[in-house]
Amino acid sequence: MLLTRQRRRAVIAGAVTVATAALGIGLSTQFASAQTTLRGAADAIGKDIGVAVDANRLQSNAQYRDIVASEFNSLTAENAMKWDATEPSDGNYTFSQADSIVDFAEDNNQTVHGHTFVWHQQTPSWVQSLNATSMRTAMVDHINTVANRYEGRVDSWDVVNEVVSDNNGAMRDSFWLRTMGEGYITTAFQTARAADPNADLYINDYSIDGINAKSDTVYRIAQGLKSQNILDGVGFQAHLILGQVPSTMEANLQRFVDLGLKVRITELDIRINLPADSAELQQQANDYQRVVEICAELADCSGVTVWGLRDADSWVPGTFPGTGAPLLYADDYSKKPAYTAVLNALGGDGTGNPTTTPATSDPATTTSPPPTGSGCTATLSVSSPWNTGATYSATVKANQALSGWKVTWTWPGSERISNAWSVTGTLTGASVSGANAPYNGTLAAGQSTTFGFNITKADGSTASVPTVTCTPA
Ligand code: G2I
Repeated sequence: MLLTRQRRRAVIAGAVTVATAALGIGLSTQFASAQTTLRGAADAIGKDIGVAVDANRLQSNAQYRDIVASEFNSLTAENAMKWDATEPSDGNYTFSQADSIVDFAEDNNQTVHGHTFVWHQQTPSWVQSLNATSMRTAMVDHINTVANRYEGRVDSWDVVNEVVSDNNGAMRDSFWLRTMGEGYITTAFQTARAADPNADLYINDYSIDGINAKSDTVYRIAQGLKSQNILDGVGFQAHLILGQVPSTMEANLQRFVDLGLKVRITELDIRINLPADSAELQQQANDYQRVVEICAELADCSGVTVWGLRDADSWVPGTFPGTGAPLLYADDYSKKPAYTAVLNALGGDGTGNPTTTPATSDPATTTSPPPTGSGCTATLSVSSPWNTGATYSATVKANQALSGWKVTWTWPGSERISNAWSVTGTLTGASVSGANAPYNGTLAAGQSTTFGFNITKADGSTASVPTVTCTPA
């Protein structure tokens, strides 16, 4: 399974990288292909498009099974790999449902994102009442047993799930924290790393999709785990509300990528107040498109998983009464507008035509001219323009050893930075004066670093690419 996945990514993603580098513009705009399934389109750009599945439905419903096999290249067990399903009593492991999902994935050449080892929910009460020493032993045994069973068959794991609270970024007051202290997170990751050194290890949470106090805490935890080389990625659940894709989502994911981590949208759904009308279904499609585009355009975003196949399968109506219809398929298995939007965002639409709003700037001019300067040089490029805004990426190259850098430029028109990542300074006016972030100022001669930002601009105007002056600081 690992080999299959790596081969797919290496061959196809390589081709895409070369072509986009030549054009200097975003993937999803330029790589519309004749792909007519989510799976075909995601394969073509080297991404996972995943779905959370239920083992019983996979076994009992042929229509469900066929769509899961044909439209998705990655599976997550919605419940079957959680602790209450795999080890309901101490040392008694029950893997039949989890096995059936992994078998299905293997039969259909799909990757598996494992969910989850350590969570405060769906963990049996026998675990919750242990003392610190016994709880640690139970955790280590559980992770070892489950990770070893699926070694080589599960590609990545949500090692810990939802460890941060909704209270201003404080750690979640769970039985794990109360009994074992904050070290329980490190123990979980160390154990998982040793048990399956080839699996990618993720920390996963909800309401961390934008930049906020909770995602700031996850950022700090991720920094610590990454420095010990026991973390590979961050999972953003993205249980979203209609019309509320966070404006800082791309910048947020980028800051984790800048730590050297992968990112992944792990549980995407977008809920609507019921009944959903056609305008709301279209808004939902736009929201889905935006989220999937953010992942498609980030090389280190491993993929997007939707949290269930049909609206009728979703957890949402049970938890948020009066809301629902959050997924890509209606109850009768028909495709919703959101399905087409996701297909478009992945670059496929069956017509071979570009599928996103065409760039308002001329692609030939979306990278700034070769810069001048001695100590460092910096270039901007537009990675994703839309009518009233754009995302830019910037590269700073050191021509000598640097302990800091400054970049300045002036916007010729209405462009103004709305949010930025991996750069500090006075950024929001017509004259931009930026400096390195604390972690990307020290560069050896010849070394490069990146930063990025979003702008707003007058509706329909061009996202221009000014020349940047770079000076050592
Ligand atoms: O709550 C939504 C998700 C938030 N992030 C972590 C995910 O693991 C979580 O998934 C949901 C599942 O979608 C639900 O299906 O987790 C719930 C449990 O907190 C799952 O619900 C449970 C029901 O509460 C149980 O009554 C039921 O026995 O599913 C169980 C298995 O069907």
